Amino acid sequence: MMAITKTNAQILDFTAQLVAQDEEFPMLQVLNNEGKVVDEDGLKRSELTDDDLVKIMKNMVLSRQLDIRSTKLAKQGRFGFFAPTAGQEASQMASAYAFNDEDWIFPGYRDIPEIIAKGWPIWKAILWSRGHQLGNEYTTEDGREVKSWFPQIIIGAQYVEAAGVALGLKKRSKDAVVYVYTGDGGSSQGDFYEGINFASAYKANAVFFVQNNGYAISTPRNLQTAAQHLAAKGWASGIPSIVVDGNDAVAMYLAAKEARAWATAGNGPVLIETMTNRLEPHSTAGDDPLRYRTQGDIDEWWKKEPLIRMRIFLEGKKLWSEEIEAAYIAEVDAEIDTAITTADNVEKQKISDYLKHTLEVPSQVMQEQIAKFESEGK
Ligand SMILES: Cc1ncc(C[n+]2csc(CCOP(=O)(O)OP(=O)(O)O)c2C)c(N)n1
Repeated sequence: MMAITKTNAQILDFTAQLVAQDEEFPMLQVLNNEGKVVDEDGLKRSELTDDDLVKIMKNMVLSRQLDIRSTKLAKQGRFGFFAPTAGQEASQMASAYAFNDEDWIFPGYRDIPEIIAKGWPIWKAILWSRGHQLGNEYTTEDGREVKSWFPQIIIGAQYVEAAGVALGLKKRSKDAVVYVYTGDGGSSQGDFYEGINFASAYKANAVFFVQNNGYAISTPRNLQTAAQHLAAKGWASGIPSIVVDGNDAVAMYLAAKEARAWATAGNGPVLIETMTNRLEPHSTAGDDPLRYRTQGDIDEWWKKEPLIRMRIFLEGKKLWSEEIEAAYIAEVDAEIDTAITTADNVEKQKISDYLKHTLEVPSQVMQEQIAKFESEGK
């Protein structure tokens, strides 16, 4: 290793250290905002075939459609909790594409589309949004396990849970990783720091994503942490950490693929900060973004949203067109309609069902409550 020589005066130059930190994390980008390849080598290195590129685009369109329909259904009271995803499709769907069925996803509440991409039926996601216990059944339509933890509502808690599972995978010599998503706000939580520190100390099989979408509800990213780059938080734990253009699907895939390879080779975790933006309210439960950001800012980010550049790139390669997109949206819409009907037809959850699923072994008081509610048919 090369020795870093600094004078004592340089070591004590705190201002210089702040400047150095700011310059430390160049952003990985392969497709620019105009859909042009700015890194041919990166594209080659991604090994994405035409088929893969179309699949990633389809997954992003699926996510956008889910977002549009879920928001409308939530307004009609037909959905439960929903955290909009528009703007984060590359950060979520292109990264998730780099993982396989044996990898475990640890999602936050905004990461429902990635679980669906893993084979979780949409109707179960709808039940999850309504708080129905069947919404926490992670299986495909034909009964195969979907290796997903439940979407975590406690900010950052999935990082600790994921660290444990990542260590388990390592101890069992599995060719698999956990991939974990949180937000910029999540990276300020204690659980976040504990999780990355533990996973790093044990060189566990984990890929950590921090989706820097600009806001933690109404708190802008620069007010909730003084870190100049959230990726720097990984460095403190000894984890290779990078910043990626979160609106660039190819860069997101490339970063995730290389991080997965690094982690499965026994090197320990990688942390990826994705630079993106939440274009819609925090959730459909009444948040008004115009109370904490301007319409102009939102409009600017809409011009940089990830579907635009992927669409231009794929159209240039004759892999995508308006017609293909319209036909696929119709397909997805039909799938969502069926999913709503299926979810509506599932028997309503009783209070006793809810209590039965709260603890593996219900406490004495809970057992009495279950018996009471059951006797009342509730
Ligand atoms: C431990 C904890 N504290 C506070 C909350 C309330 N809360 C819900 S969402 C949220 C903001 C999280 O922001 P971020 O991690 O940036 O993710 P984003 O919602 O932007 O995807 C907060 C503070 C919570 N759910 N859990």
